Amino acid sequence: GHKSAVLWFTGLSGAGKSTLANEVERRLHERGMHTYLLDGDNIRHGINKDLGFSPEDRAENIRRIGEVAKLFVDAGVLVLTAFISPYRADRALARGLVEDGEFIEIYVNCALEECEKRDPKGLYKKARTGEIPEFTGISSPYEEPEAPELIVKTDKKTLDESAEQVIAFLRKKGII
Ligand code: GGZ
Repeated sequence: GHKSAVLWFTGLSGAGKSTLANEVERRLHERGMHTYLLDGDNIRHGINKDLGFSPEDRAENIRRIGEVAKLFVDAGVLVLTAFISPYRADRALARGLVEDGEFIEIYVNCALEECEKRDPKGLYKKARTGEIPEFTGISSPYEEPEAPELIVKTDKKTLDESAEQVIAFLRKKGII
């Protein structure tokens, strides 16, 4: 068995949160663990489709995600979340919903220059021209985590190394 917990991935658009969370989830499945991944596809297109990207909407986005993550923890699931979650106060609220030690904040750290270079969906380009307003890192803030459980530097590591760093941490903490 394993302990249920929240693996909260935070970082800029294009930093690799979803990619890393998906790879970590794949490795957890190999170990027979019961997981669930919350991301834009199942949250922003569903329960949160009424929300945009103003500071207020982002706060509400993260609040609801924190509450949903708590429900999964109650159900004994290891939940992974992959959202920018740019505000410290919102992440702190999500942390406060679960027991001490159950919230693992993982800062998916990648230089803005590198995220902008990757620009897989062309969003940074649109942010620079102003076509997309309030874009994180360009025209909207990202507040770096001050005391995350883990920092993964995706601009300095391979996906394999990054995923292994997360798995090793979970092993060390006795979560898996
Ligand atoms: C940031 C935006 C924006 C703005 C649309 N700012 O790289 P993506 O495309 O696939 O992921 C980003 C996603 C961010 O949604 P989150 O729910 O993670 O954000 S937050 O936690 O701040 O509420 C990006 C896309 O949505 N996107 N407009 N203005 N990202």
